[in-house]
Parts: sequence; C-alpha cells; structure tokens
Amino acid sequence: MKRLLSCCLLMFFFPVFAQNDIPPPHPVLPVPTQRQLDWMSMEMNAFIHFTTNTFTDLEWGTGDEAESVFNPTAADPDQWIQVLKNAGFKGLILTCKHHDGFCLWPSSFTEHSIKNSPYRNGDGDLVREVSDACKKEALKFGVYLSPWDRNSAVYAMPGYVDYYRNQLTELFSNYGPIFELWLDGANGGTGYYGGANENRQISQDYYDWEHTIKLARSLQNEELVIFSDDGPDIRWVGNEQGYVCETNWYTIDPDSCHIRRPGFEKIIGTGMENGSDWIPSEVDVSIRPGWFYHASEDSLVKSPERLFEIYLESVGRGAVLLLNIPPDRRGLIHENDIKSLQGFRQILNNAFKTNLLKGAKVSVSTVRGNAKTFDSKQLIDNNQDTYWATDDSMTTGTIEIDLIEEQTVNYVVLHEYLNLGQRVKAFTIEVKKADGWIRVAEATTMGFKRIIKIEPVTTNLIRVNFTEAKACLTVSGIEVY
Ligand code: FUL
Repeated sequence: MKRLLSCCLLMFFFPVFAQNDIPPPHPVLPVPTQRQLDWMSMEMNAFIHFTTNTFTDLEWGTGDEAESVFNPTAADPDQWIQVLKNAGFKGLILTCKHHDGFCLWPSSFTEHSIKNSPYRNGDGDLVREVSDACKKEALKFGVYLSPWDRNSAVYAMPGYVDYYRNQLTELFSNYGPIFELWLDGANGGTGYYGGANENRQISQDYYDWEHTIKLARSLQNEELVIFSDDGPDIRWVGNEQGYVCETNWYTIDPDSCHIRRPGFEKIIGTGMENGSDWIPSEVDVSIRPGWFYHASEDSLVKSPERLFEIYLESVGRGAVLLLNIPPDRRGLIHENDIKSLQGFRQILNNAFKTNLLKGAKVSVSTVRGNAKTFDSKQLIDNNQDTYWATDDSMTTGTIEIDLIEEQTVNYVVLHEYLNLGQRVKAFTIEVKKADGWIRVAEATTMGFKRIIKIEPVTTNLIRVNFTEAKACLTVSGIEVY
C-alpha cells in the first residue's frame, strides 16, 4: 500500500517518468529482419553486367563462346566505383557468372573463365579487382551467380548442383564480405552444354535451394541478403521497367505465389497485405535497353529525367533500386552513361535540397499515452529509430505542418517505422488555400520511404491524413520540399 502511494505521488510530481513508461505498440506481424532493414536503408545499388556478351554483342551467351573473346583493353573498376559513388549508390552487384557460364574469376571448377582469356595474359581476376575497389571506397559488394549455365556439360543433371555450390563457395570464401546474392529466375533452355547443343529443362525442385541458401549463409555474416523471384530475403518486383506498384506491401505469401505461375508478376508487384513473410521488393532496371553493353545503344542511354522518374517510382515507393550500368568493351563506364548519372544526381540533389520543415511547427492529432517518446517531435528529429505513435485503438490520425510563411511545395516525404511491421493502408495530403483545405494527393501504402510528388503549390499549411491502417500508427519521419 505504502509502495502504491509513493508510486502515485511520484507520477503526480514527475508525470514525464510515467509517460515514458508507456509501452510501444505491439508489432504487426511479420516484421523485417535486421539485415532486411539494413538493406532497405541502402536505397540505391548498382548492377554491373559484364562478360563475354559485352564482346559478342549478345544478351544471352550460348555457352560456346571462345574465352579469347573476353578482352577489355582498359578495364578500370576504380573508375566504375568513382562514378557509382558520385551518383549515390551504396552497393554494387557484379555478374560473376551469367547464363553463358563464363566466370570473371579464375574458378578451379571450369575452363570457361577469365583465366583462359587474354585479359592480363590469363592472370586476371575481375571479381578480385571489383571487390577490392568496392572495399577501398566503402561500397558494398554483391554477387550474381547465374543458376542457369549454358556451358556446363552437367547442367540439368545431379552433378551441376554441386558444381554451382562449389563456385558459390569459391566466391563466398575468397571475395567477401558479400552483402547480396542475386539468384536469377531464367532457368533452362537451349545451350552448348559441353558440346551436347540441346534443350535442357529442369524441375522446380532441381536446385534444392534450401541447402544452397544454408551454405551461403554459413559462409557469410548476418548481413547477407538473398534475392530471387520470391525471396527468401528480397523479391523481384515483377517487371524490368523500373517501377514498383503504388501499393507496395513488403509482405507476401511465398507459397501462394510460387515462381512464375500466371499472375505471379502482379502479386510480387504489389505484395500481399496479409502475406505470411516479410520479403521486400527490389526494382532492377538497366540504364540502357539491354543489360550488357552494345555500341548500338550508346544513343539510347536513359536521360537524367527518366532516371529521376525511376527513382521516384522505386525508392519513392519504398523499394530499393538496382540500376544496371554495363561497362563497355574497354572495361569502362561509357561517357554517355556517366553524363546521365551526373544529371540524375543533380536533379535529385536539387529536388531534395531544402527541407521546408526547418523552423516549421508540426502537430499531430493524438499521441500515444500522451508520452513524449511518441510525440510529434519524433517526426522531425532526423532519427528513423524514433517515431510518432497513436494509442492502440487509434488507426487514423493527422500530421499538420505550419510552415509559418508561404512556401512552394513540390514533394512530401514520409517514413514509416517498420520494426513494428507495415501498417498504413491509405492516406491523403491536403494544403490550405484561401478557400479552405484542398486535397493534393491520395495514396495507399507508405513504407520505409514514400515520396509524394504534388503539383507545385504555394501554401503555409499542409496536412497528412492517415485514413486507414492495419493497427495504430507508427511514423518515423516527414519532410517537405
Ligand atoms: C534476367 C536475365 O535473364 C538477364 O540477362 C539479366 O541478367 C536480368 C537482370 O535478369 O532474368
């Protein structure tokens, strides 16, 4: 009794203590793993497609190309990394082996590799050069190791899975740390296959991914994320055009959207609101029409404006962008691609240069338990680990921003606190004009980062209305540009 009394007295005199005891909301399951959260925070990674195709002008090598065709005259991975770093990429994924089976490292398990090419007189190892160059500039290094191998004589036979695992072991033991393993979905068809020159198909369980994934994880640290059409860590977005759907749930039900069933692309494009697993999408797209360099596409490099649009429709919809920039036959990123990337970076920097919230007043409709830990300040503290939250029963709410002076607004950027699961299903944005509030945007999911582009409008009051959510709100940030 005495204890209860002193506790009440304490709460009376020091209400802040009591407020800080308000527990956080219960998670909405499933929730992301730490490695998925870390990966999402990278936002933009680069894909590098480089192999014999660069020299044969193909997109899919057949597996019978002579190793001697691989002959970059001035390969300079340091140049790639400089260009990519300046453009804002955080990681790079290299096609260590594409469908033709040619290895960019001197694998002991095949003759179809860089060791039999003229590159550095057969002593070259581009996986080494690229992973070292990444380390020097603190870019993360990732591996594309094509499951389909049109060179291997044993492809589609039991021995190939061991061959694949041996190559994965070589890469994962000697070139780490590796942040992402990219497992391509193209599997089986015609090929050289050690001279058989035939059509080989595989069954759905041929690769026994479960054990390969265990092996990959055992050879790397916790950070490793694995991409394939439907996970385990990251899913394909269902198109190669550079967008994720406006509604982007991080959750899917891998069993009910099994690889390449009709309608599969649509499901992985939007995710599933009540999916059983947290498997966020990655938007892979090339800066050129093809994945590999072709001189005939030098004039078809995507413009800075188009790249910015892609950024808004991928990162701006809560996904991670994987933009392919293929080196040319010299082994350099081509001047046209560099120009486009520089222009893109400039547009991006200009668009998000000045956050108009500096000096603004931000208020919210309700605060969870009236606790400071969950109040409106958490929205503007530049810390994604703190968040504004509502009471458990409150699945709607409003953020109101008073810009103090009239400003022209182009973008509203919102961040959902995802450690407790994805919640928001619908929200609107309004601005105050002389004749009242006007709706300027309507959206569905929010996610890690949601950039809402609006028709430029001059106003001093902005309101975000969360109209539907799976549970109480947890919003970690808002910015206005
Ligand atoms: C596809 C492959 O077939 C393309 O060649 C490319 O590597 C792309 C990223 O994935 O499935």
